[in-house]
Amino acid sequence: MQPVIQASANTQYYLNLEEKFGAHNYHPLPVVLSKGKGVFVWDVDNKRYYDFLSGYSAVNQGHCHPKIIDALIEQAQKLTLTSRAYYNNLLGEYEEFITGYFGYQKVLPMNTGVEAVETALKLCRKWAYQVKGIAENKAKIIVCNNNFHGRTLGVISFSSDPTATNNYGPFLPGYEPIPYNNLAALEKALQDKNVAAFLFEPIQGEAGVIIPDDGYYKGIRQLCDKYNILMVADEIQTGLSRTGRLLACDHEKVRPDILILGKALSGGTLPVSAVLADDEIMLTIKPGEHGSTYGGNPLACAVAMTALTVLKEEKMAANAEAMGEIFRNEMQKINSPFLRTVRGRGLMNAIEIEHSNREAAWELCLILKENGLLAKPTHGDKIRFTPPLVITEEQVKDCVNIIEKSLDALK
Ligand code: IF1
Repeated sequence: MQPVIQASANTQYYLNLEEKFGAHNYHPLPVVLSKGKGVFVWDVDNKRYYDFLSGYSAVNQGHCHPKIIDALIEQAQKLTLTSRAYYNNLLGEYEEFITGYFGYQKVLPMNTGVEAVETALKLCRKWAYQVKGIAENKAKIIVCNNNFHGRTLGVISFSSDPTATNNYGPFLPGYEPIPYNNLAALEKALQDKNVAAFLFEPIQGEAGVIIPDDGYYKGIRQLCDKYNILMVADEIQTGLSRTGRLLACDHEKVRPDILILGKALSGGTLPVSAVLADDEIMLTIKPGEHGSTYGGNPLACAVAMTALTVLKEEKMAANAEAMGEIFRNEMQKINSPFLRTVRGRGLMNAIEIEHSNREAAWELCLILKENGLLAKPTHGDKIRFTPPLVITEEQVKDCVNIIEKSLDALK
């Protein structure tokens, strides 16, 4: 077993507060952060770390990006929330901006990622009954095994992860899981005339950065066209330059019918999500049939326009592509008995740890923390490495050295 590294008194003070007064719905790494800038975060003892989680890909633009923070501060001093009971001078401009940015006719603005997923699912059902002509309450949506799309009761209704579903029943009907990255299974499922849509992650993040075969996106697009099914891409984690293209679907030049965005849409400042689609789908929801108090608030609009602008201005997709290549090439050179695989696309990468001790990945993350790099395991033996997309070649190499040194220290 690794020596238990005692937290400083300062750190312990904050750990105790959360233990006593907060719900225990997470098991965080024992580090207490108080500052973030670019690829770095600092703890309450002013120790600096590379952030290799980036808020689960919400901080693609780097912590506290100056232009995004300036937009936040400027708008916060003018008008933050009108609700959708009134118009405001930001929402229309944002809607024009983001629909032009991604090439869709309309956007429905929401807040968290799962709210955008729920919104997309409601659009699929509306479209099923009002456009495709499926019988009322018979619409089915095909989903993938080992998916992660959020944590509402509706969305966990089609989760295959017992940790996400245990003792939360009963669940919402109308979903059918199929194997991920399997076009034959998809075509078989689409024989059912009641199928309205196929919801998928271009790369399965939570499952451990599972990358489908080349041609998967094109195959989905062709099957959805053939059977008149909506192709729904959840790009909440894979989108916004993370995988080396603006969207992961761009790797195969495929355009989903419904595009779901979240996380880095605000550069990690506040919850901003969005659903993009064309009129035939989007206009199936009429006034009063869906909404949210904060959806499309002026503060979110100002921040999101800046967050999207800096992605292109600073060529973050190209940097993610280049730095990801360097990261994986350097990682392949590490000769450690515990490093089973390194995989990823752009700066969405993960390693698998091979070790007799089930806690090895967690212990490695504790050693990484001591060595100045923060990352967290997913599903036991996998560790995701997703730094902000502003990382430099020198920083990537510095981080690979930290990972190598930490693997060497793993017993
Ligand atoms: C947690 C996971 C990642 C997502 C995709 C929708 C959502 C997420 C592809 C919902 C959110 C977050 C949730 C967060 C940890 C993190 C996560 F480990 F849970 F699965 F990134 F992989 N679609 N993912 O990845 O967006 O409602 O959270 O804004 O719940 O612990 P949200």
